[in-house]
Amino acid sequence: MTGSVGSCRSCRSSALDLFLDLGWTPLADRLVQNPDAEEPTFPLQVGFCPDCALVQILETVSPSLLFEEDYPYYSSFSPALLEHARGNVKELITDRHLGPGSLVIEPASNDGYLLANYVDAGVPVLGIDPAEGPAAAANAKGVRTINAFLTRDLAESLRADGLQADVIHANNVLAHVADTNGFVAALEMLLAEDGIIVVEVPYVRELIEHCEFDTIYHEHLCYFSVTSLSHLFGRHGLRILEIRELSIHGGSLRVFLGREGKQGEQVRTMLEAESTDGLLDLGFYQDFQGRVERLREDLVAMLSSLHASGHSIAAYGASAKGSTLLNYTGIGTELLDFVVDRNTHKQGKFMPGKHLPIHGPEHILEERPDFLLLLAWNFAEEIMAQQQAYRELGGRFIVPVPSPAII
Ligand code: DWN
Repeated sequence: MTGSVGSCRSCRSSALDLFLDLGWTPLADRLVQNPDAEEPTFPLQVGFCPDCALVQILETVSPSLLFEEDYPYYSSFSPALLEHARGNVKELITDRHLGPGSLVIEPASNDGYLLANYVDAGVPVLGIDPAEGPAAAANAKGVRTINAFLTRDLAESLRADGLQADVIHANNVLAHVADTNGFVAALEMLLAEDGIIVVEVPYVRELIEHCEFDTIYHEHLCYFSVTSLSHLFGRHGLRILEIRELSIHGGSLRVFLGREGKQGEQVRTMLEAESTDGLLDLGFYQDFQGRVERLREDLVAMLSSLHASGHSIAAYGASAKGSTLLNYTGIGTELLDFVVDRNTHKQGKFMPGKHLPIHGPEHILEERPDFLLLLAWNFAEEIMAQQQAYRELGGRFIVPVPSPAII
């Protein structure tokens, strides 16, 4: 299923307002094995729904093309993400009194990075993930995982087998599904009567306010506000009970949902603030294209000047956001020598579009570039701490968003 949506992915309104066009780009996570091979590109345009406030891309790329074979993203390569998941699980085991008689289900469970914490605590789990590699890695570490997309049909089949989850985690997946309503309906079907769903999504307010345009790519179909989440979940009998703002992935929301229950004050406060601050109106998004274009000009100017002065520059993090940034700005091998990444599944391949070669982090001290463009800026603290030796040798990092800065 590939093609342009004619209506809102959540409420089906036909009044989508286009406010950002990043051009035609290759698929951010389809790393290149053969740099001479032809790469498909797709339009990357973003619209706003005035009826439910959902920000969304207008193109839907086939999920099997995005996530099935060779999907290179393994969550366990990010220690910060592992710690983030560990804390989340620990709190839920305590708060929800989970034990051997409970069941935790996670769609998009990747390599079992989160569910493994429940397995260690003796709580039964079921992971569901369409990516063959990560699903196999999860099963290999003892995290029971079905290699599939979570659909209404799969939910009905699991429910018919008697599966009802006390906790459902849905981290960084709600934005990724082509059938947004079908996915939420599947979550509701799998939830036990008094169960809770914990959803994590990047917060569109952070994206706009901090110019995080590089987090826009074809895997991410939707960019949520509390308001748009409330419309979407309410349509399926789910209530937002609590919300937490997190720093992970450039600013995310952790949303706690149930069939009923008291809605926390924080939810009402955030809904009111979104209305007051304009997130429900096109005006909040209309200057974003101009801001992104200025960031592109400033970043290209900074790298070009450094390069013209004889400085060598490489990049850190073969991330999906890095693909968007490089392809939108046009920055390639004329300015950057290589990219490094800890994920061994990415090493030896090339970045989509610009075909920058991807090496392991050890390549930094082997080549000692003067600067490293931080394409995984959302893990800046952790990465810079790891690269202390490089920094002690005078190496400097360039953080591209919210505006290019040398640190
Ligand atoms: O939604 C998604 C987000 C959550 O993660 C997925 N669709 C795809 C992915 O997007 P991304 O690739 O932009 O995310 P990351 O997690 O910011 O990518 C970080 C990259 O940096 C990974 O390839 C791992 C790598 N890394 C590293 O090399 N050394 C990460 C850390 C923390 C490190 O120390």
